[in-house]
Amino acid sequence: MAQSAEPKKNFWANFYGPNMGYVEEQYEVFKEDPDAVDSTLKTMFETYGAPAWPEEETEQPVKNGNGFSKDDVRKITAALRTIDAIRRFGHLEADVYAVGSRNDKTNLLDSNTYGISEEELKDIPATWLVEDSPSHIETGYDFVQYIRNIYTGKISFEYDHVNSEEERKWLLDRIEHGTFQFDFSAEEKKQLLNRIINVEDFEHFLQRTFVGQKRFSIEGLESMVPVLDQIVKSANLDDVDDIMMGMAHRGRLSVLAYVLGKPLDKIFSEFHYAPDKELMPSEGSMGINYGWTGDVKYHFGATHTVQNDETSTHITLANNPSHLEYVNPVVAGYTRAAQDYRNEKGYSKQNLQKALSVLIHGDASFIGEGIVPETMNLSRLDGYKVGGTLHIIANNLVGFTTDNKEARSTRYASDLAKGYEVPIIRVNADDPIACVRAIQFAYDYTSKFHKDCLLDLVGYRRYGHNEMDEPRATQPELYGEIDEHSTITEIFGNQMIEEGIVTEDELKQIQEESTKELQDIYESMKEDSLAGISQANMPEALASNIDEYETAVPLETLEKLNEDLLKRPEGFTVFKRLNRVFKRRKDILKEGGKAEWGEGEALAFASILKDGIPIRLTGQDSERGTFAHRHLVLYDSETGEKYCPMHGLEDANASFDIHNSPLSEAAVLGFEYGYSVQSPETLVIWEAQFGDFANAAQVIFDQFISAARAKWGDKSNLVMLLPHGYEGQGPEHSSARLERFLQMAGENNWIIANVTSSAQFFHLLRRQAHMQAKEEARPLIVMSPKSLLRNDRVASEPHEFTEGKFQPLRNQPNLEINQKAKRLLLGTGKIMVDIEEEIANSEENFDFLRAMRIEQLYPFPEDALREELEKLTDLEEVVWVQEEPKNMGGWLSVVEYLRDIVPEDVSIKYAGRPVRSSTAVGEPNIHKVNQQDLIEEAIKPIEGGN
Ligand SMILES: Cc1ncc(C[n+]2csc(CCOP(=O)(O)OP(=O)(O)O)c2C)c(N)n1
Repeated sequence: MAQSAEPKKNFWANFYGPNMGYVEEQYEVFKEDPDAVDSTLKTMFETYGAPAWPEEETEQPVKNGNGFSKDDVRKITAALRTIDAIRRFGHLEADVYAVGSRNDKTNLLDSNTYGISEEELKDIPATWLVEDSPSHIETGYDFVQYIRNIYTGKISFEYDHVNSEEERKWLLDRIEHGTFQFDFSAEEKKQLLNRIINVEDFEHFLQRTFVGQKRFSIEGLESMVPVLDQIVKSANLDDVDDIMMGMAHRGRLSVLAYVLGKPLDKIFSEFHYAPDKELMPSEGSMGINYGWTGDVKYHFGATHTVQNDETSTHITLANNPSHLEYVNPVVAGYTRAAQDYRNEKGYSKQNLQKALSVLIHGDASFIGEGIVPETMNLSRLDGYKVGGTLHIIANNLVGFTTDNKEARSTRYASDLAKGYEVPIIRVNADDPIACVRAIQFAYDYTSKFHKDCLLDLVGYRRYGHNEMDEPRATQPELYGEIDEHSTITEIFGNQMIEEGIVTEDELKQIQEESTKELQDIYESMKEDSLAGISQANMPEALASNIDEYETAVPLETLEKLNEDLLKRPEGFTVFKRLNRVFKRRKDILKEGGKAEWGEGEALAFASILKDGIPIRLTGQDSERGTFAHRHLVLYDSETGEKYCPMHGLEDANASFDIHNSPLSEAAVLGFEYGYSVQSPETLVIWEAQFGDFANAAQVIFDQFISAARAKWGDKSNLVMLLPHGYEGQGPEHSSARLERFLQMAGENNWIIANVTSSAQFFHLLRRQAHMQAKEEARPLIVMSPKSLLRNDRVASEPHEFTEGKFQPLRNQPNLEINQKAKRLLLGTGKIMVDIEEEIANSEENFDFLRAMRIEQLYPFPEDALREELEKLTDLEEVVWVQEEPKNMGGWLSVVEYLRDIVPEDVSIKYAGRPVRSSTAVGEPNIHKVNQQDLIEEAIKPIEGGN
């Protein structure tokens, strides 16, 4: 376009109202990057500089000398605004709803809204508006129509919230050049039709054959299966080793059958409560893990290997509890574990190409559950990223009986993903070809940018929430429409007939064959597979004696490790005040030396790494340690460079990962749990900032960590450090809610410990690390210390690390072992250290007292305690002391064991705080008085005794 020499002020006076606003906006973009704006605007800005509003309303010249009139400018600007609006708002009119359209009338896509009519658009050459429009496009009108068709079709796009210029350009190019609309051969279309028919038929078969049983049918969203097929196909071509998938109930059986290759007879047998293992193939790529108490059929996962000429891809569908969406971080943990290489010292080395994460969500739960954004927030953090997750919302427009208008404050279920700059592709589930193209687009984006991408698969739900639920009572209008709506086989089948891909007869034949196959499989199921249920048992090894592990480490080994831990890279300047801490560490293994808690922990970690066992530790502020006791990541005071002393160990044979976590408990714990299941050889540790913050991750404890082995056979030796202890810090900083973990303890599902020396912690961690993937492996919950971290009574001498092993039951250190004692005082954790201190400072005679610490509360050291009780011939009472209120802490659990093992003529007593609703008082002085009272009560002489 010819340029004008018109003075700047006059030129910009041609613009007015909203158009001037747009021009100003574009000028800001131009200032950053001149090529980022349209070429016409670029020329204008280069010629006339910054846009300026007219100072007063004056009549402007109608035309300038070089042919630019005020009207020309209006038209061009309005045309550009129209194009921009279609890109941003096209989704509002997209044809993505099979039923129950949410599209309201909008003028946002209408060029008149921006001040230009269709006729006027026809006067503008397309090349004035876009540089590289397709050759058949001549006018602005053509281009507007062209992109309108793209953005409002069966696939719609939202990416205006993506801030990266490179990504925006990639997305725009792919969308507007139509490259995502790749062709399907006749054969591919036929295969797709077959797949859709199989899935629909499978659901119909279940409906007919197992009347009244829940299956959470996929019908209305059958395209989910070809969508997943496409992911598997692409990942396999790209040599991805593992696809880690998570999904809730909706459509799970179809996904198990058709994506995970779970044998159909196996699925049928589960509907008949047949014995689990009976129909499992003895060989092949299928594997299903079962625990001994089991789960409902639509919660089980499966694994499957897809083999192609040279590449094989392993698909894992995670076992899943009912709690919607909580599997998300677990799958992310699986994926990361599959990507990390851990056999060398330093941080593990991540290979994003090795594993792909796929999460299928419900529309109501995606927007409603906080675990979803918590997990999305992990997606770009170094310690947690997995190179992009493919999210699929199985969007059936309702959540149980709740309309989306009641369920969310946003237009789309997917909207929350925008905050994480996740491109959103929405597709009509009635069009399987569009669905496959849409997921390939998402796959390509994720592979290229290693970022999450979301497919909003919009369909409907043919039945109620489950097949016995009546949706017409609560969604009469929607279900009126669904009742009238053709099935996908009818829609896609007719389309294929019209396109000449199949004839009507062929279609019928495919359907008949599909039904016959299902019927044959069903008929051929062995009679005895329908016989009844069998109860499995817990593995023998879980009941085995975990105390057998030898965990001591020779002194020379520890000395060398400690020396290495104190080395720093050349030129590294340690923060001055920390030097004092490290100076102390030099002497911990010398005669007369003692290792505090953090030092014992460091020796445990270092020796575990020497044993070739990788470690991963995360939590809020865990690098330094909330209580500044760890210091496992140091910062050069001058350069800010990071250094982890564990990486300087000459003898380390495995990786050490340590990361400060975001402020999340549920997602981070879920992630670490998933990591530990997928990588059983790694010692994975999650640390809560304060113990009861674990409350925010309760679902992960309840649904996964405590019960996953019994339900599904999933094994984990995850360690959870939960700071606990009453120091007068108030209700939330005192208790890690020990009672809850004890209440959930059963069938040796985990170990719960509260230990009082750094050497005990050392042995406990080493035992846990060496349990690794063994049958007896199980999670470990540690009530970890706060004020005890630097308490000399908790520090251990060198021989305690080089000899012995973890003691579940431990003698009170400063009390003689008096077998003539009348009272046996039992307690756990910090209170016993407080009592140790009290006794040390007391002039009293404690001949009447024997005291022992229960350092492992579960499994309870029943036999060891019974043995001690047998030796106490004069015993009159057993007193359990605790600092938690009576309805909390260990009392309610421990008293059950005591009732079993304490002789009848010996009384069982409680010394501690009364029943309370709050865990602790808020006022430190009141705490002090209470604490002193209960200590005195625990060790006061027996009335009438000596
Ligand atoms: C955390 C949690 N809250 C509530 C439920 C109960 N529940 C199960 S499915 C469901 C509706 C879910 O709707 P949506 O996410 O749209 O999935 P759909 O069943 O429609 O596929 C509800 C409320 C649950 N299982 N878990």
